[in-house]
Amino acid sequence: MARAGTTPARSKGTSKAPVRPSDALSREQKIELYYWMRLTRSLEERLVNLYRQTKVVGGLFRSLGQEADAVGSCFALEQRDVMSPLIRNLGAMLVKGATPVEVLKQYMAKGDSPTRGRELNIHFGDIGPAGSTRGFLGQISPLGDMVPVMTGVTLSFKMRGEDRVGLVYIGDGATSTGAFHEGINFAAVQKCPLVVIVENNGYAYSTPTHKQTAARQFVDKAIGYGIPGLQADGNDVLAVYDVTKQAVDHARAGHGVTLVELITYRRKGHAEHDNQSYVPPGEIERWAAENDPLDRYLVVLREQLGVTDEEISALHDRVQREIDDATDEAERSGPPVPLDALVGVYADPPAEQPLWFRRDADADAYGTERPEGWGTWNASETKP
Ligand SMILES: Cc1ncc(C[n+]2csc(CCOP(=O)(O)OP(=O)(O)O)c2C)c(N)n1
Ligand SMILES: [Mg+2]
Repeated sequence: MARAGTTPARSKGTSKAPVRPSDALSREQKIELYYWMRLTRSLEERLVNLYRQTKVVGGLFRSLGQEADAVGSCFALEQRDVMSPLIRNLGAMLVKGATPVEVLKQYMAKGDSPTRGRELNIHFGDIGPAGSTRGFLGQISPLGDMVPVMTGVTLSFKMRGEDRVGLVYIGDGATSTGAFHEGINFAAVQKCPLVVIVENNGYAYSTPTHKQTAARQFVDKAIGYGIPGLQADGNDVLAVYDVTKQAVDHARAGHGVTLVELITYRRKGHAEHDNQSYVPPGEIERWAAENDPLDRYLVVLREQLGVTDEEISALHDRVQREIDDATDEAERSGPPVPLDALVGVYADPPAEQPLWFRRDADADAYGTERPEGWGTWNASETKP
């Protein structure tokens, strides 16, 4: 199994540096990678503030320390490609076009959030024909299930002859499910244009990796499916981009599935309520001090690209401004309207008359729902 190492130090002398996909990225694109990671972290920090003010409904799921893995991998996709995130892939959603205000409204369960308060956190999607949407799926919670879903999505690309690739994220814990096995096996046999990213962040809730699998490393599982496996340092954004781009190109060329293991570390608990009492003392602090993906990439930007302190602080100011504006906008939105609850949920909306006290009331969503956003059901045609 191939392994992409850490970002090499500046090449010295005349020896030719190995050609990496990231070598083709422009200076602006390399700075953009940092922007997405910074935006992810700062947006989550804002969400923590709102959570502590009880303005967040439900749990808050952090990706602290994993920003490079989400951002670097999704950056390897084209707009027409489709990505299926997990709860810790806020960075990937932002790269694919989700906006901070959408994310804030979702977490705060606002009536004009993408799911109109019917789902929370980053469980929302935007999917449709190539070019018409941003191309990310609304994730479902049962672990592993997005692998067979994305197998189906990418099989449809193949059958229609569409030049589109799918990327599905899965955690170390979710690799133990039957759904993971069935999905990746079928995708491998069908040579679906799919990239399966295993995010090995050391824990599944409180279960450490050594209690999750007897395999020496997750990338070895690729052998059992007869597909290529790649592994990279998940806290090195350029190494992440390199392996993912390789896998995406492989899929686009019609060669089928690649399993990519990204090695990273979950510095926060499963969600904000988790006090991480099961983590050995010093482990989190060590990763924070020695292996923070943003700190590491700043060194690369400064030393290899000559990015100045002024450029970095302007970028930080921009991120802060964007998050402040998005927070103000999200705070101004109202709560969901109760009648919206059923719209977009049932393919065949209630044949029964509304309850007597609701007879003259319409769900707000009837007027505003995007029919194409909800699959086959057109709200305006089926309005009772
Ligand atoms: C089939 C199934 N079993 C259990 C759960 C409860 N659960 C939600 S997240 C989680 C841990 C996931 O760990 P991992 O796959 O490593 O992802 P991470 O949270 O580390 O990103 C568990 C056990 C679930 N959602 N689905
Ligand atoms: Mg995990």
